[in-house]
Amino acid sequence: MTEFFKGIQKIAFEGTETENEFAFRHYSADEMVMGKRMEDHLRFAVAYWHSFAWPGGDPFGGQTFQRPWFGDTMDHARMKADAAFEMFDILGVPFFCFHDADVRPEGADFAESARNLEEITDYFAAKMETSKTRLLWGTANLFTHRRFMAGAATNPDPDVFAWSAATIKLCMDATHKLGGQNYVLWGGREGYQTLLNTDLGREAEQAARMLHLVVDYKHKIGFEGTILVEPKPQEPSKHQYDYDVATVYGFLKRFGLEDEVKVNIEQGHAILAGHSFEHELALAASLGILGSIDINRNDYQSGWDTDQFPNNVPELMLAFYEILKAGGFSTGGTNFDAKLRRQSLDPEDLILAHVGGMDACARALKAAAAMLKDGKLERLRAERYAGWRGNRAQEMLAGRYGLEEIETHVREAAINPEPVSGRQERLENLVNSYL
Ligand code: XUL
Ligand code: CO
Repeated sequence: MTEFFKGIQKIAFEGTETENEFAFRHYSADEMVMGKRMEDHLRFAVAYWHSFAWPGGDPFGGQTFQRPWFGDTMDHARMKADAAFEMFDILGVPFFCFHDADVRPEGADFAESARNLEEITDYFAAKMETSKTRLLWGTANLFTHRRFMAGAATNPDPDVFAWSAATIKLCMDATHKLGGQNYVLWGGREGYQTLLNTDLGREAEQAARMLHLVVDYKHKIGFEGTILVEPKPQEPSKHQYDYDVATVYGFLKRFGLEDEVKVNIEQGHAILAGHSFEHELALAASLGILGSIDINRNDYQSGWDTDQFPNNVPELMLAFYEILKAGGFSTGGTNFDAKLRRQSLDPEDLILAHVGGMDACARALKAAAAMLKDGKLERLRAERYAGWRGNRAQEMLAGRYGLEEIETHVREAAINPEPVSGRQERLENLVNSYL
């Protein structure tokens, strides 16, 4: 055991009656929900960057956390990995996720950064021989270093495009080596600060070229995981091209990538885009591109990406309902892309944040499963569209009639539709009855 987590035992399921803060009340990995273990439904992942690399800064102040592994040597990187894998074990999480920049020090040049990444991911591989925690996804940090300030794939400088492509290759290699189940691309700098200096038509072509390179390389190396794009409308850029699920789908369709790439949907990003999380999930499911989720929530008042641990069970239930309805995750999972508040300094805070988040999701999953199994909501939803089951309606939908024939029918059958109730409050009451 490291000094950092000294004294913290492995978290066990103790049920709702327990008074032990360091226990799960709802998350019980082996409990069966709709024929599947809870762990296999939720597929929780710890995010390396927020939990182990983020120093606690905000726009008005710097570091608040003092972790013994903060530093830029490989010894620090190994100490950080020791703490990370220890926390994975304490929590019993099946997965983790990382960016290259979270896990290795930046080298003096590309080759040194590459060596550092190779070395630390070999260290991970050795740890994974005894740890049960697997890699949900890897990704490249193409947004923090100043070289990326004007974008990675969409940079006006082709050398930055090349650097970014080469970095993605290294991160895909590392992800593949560690048996990662997905590879994520989040383009925080793929957008613009001002349209005055930006050719957005050209930048879309560049972004598409990069994504094609990624897909080609995936097939070349035999990586069987899913390539995921993570939408976000803005922050850090004023405008980001991967605005939301609908925008990403349009982009994938335009460049012929819709069968190769899915989305990693983050609750906080959905909120920033002016959507609910469940909207983004339902839309992605309907388009066949629902891949994975980042479960961190935003503060509804702040208007920026606060990356808080999930704790709103009624909201989470609607999200997991969409996921269950879509058939659940295949390679995807539930990543805590969440950070502590910067005053939450203690190792216990880090553990309890995850315990609370896992419990909130487990409660939500159980409620969502009960609602799906019961089927009342789906019956009421289906009833609303019942008229479309008729022959004429089916033919109209299939395009059998033009506007003239439809007009003739409306006149001849003397159609005069009566509005019917949308029953919203009744449905909201129904949803609450499962909580
Ligand atoms: C940023 C964000 C990223 C991605 C991975 O808002 O969500 O952490 O999840 O790069
Ligand atoms: Co995210």
